[in-house]
Amino acid sequence: MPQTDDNPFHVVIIGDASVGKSCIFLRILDDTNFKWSSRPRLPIIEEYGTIYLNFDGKRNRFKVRDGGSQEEFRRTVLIYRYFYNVNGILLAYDITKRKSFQNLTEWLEMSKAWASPTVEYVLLGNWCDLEEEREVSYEEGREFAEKHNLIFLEISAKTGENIPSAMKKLAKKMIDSRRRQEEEKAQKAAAEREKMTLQKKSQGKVGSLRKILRGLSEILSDFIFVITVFFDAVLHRSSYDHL
Ligand SMILES: Nc1nc2c(ncn2[C@@H]2O[C@H](COP(=O)(O)OP(=O)(O)OP(=O)(O)O)[C@@H](O)[C@H]2O)c(=O)[nH]1
Ligand SMILES: [Mg+2]
Repeated sequence: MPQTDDNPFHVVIIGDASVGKSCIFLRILDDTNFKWSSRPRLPIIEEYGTIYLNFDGKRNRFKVRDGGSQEEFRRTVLIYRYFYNVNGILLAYDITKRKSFQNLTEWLEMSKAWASPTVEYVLLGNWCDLEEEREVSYEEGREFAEKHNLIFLEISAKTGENIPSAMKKLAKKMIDSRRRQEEEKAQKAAAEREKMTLQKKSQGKVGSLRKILRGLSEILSDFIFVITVFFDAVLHRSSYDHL
C-alpha cells in the first residue's frame, strides 16, 4: 500500500442554500453507496468526512467538510471558521437557479477574504441532469470560471456525473500547490543559509584583517619603544660623557 501523507488537505463545499452541497458531500465520501432521495437533506450545520486518493505513488488524505447552510454566519465574523486552514474549495451553484449563479461573486469574495491566498477552487454547476430547467448556460459558467481562474465542471449530485472527477481535479491542484509552496520554502531556506555562510565568510575575512592590523600595530609600538630606549640611552650616554 502506498505511504500515506501525514498532513491532510482540508476541503470545504460552499454555495447558496439548496444547491446540493450535502448531496455532493455524501457522493464525494462514498459515491458507490450513495442513495438518491429527492427529499431535501437534513440541514447539516457542519459535517466532516475523510477520503483517501492516490497520486504519484502517495496516499493523500482529504478532510472534506459540508459547508452547511451558512446563512446565519454569513455576515458575521464566525464565517472565518468555514475557511480556516482550508486548502481547497468546491464552490457550487444550481444551473436551474440563476440567483445561485449570481451569488457566486459574493461567495468568491467572502472566501478570498477569509481563506489562505493559496487556496484552490473548483466551480461546480450542479443539477446538470435537469437540462429542461436550465437557467444558466454552460458557456456562462465557463466564462465565470475563466475570469476568476477556476476549474469548472457541470455535475449532477443526482446521477453522480463528474463528481469524482471534480474532487480529483481539486485534489491534484491542492497537491501541486502544496508542492510549489514547499519548494519555495526550501529555496528560501537555502538562500538564507547561503546568505549566512557568506556573512560568516566576510566576517571571517574582516576578522583576519583586524588580526593582521593588530599584529602590525603591536610590532610598530614595540619598534617605537626600542627606538625610544635606544635614543634615550644614546642621549644619556652623551650627557654622562660630558661630566
Ligand atoms: N435533480 C437534482 N436534484 C438535486 C441535485 N442536487 C441536489 N438536489 C436536490 O436538492 C435537494 C437539496 O440538496 P442538499 O444537498 O440538501 O442541498 P444543500 O446545498 O446541502 O442545502 P442546505 O444545506 O440547506 O444549504 C436534495 O434533496 C435534492 O432533492 C441534483 O444534482 N439534481
Ligand atoms: Mg446541506
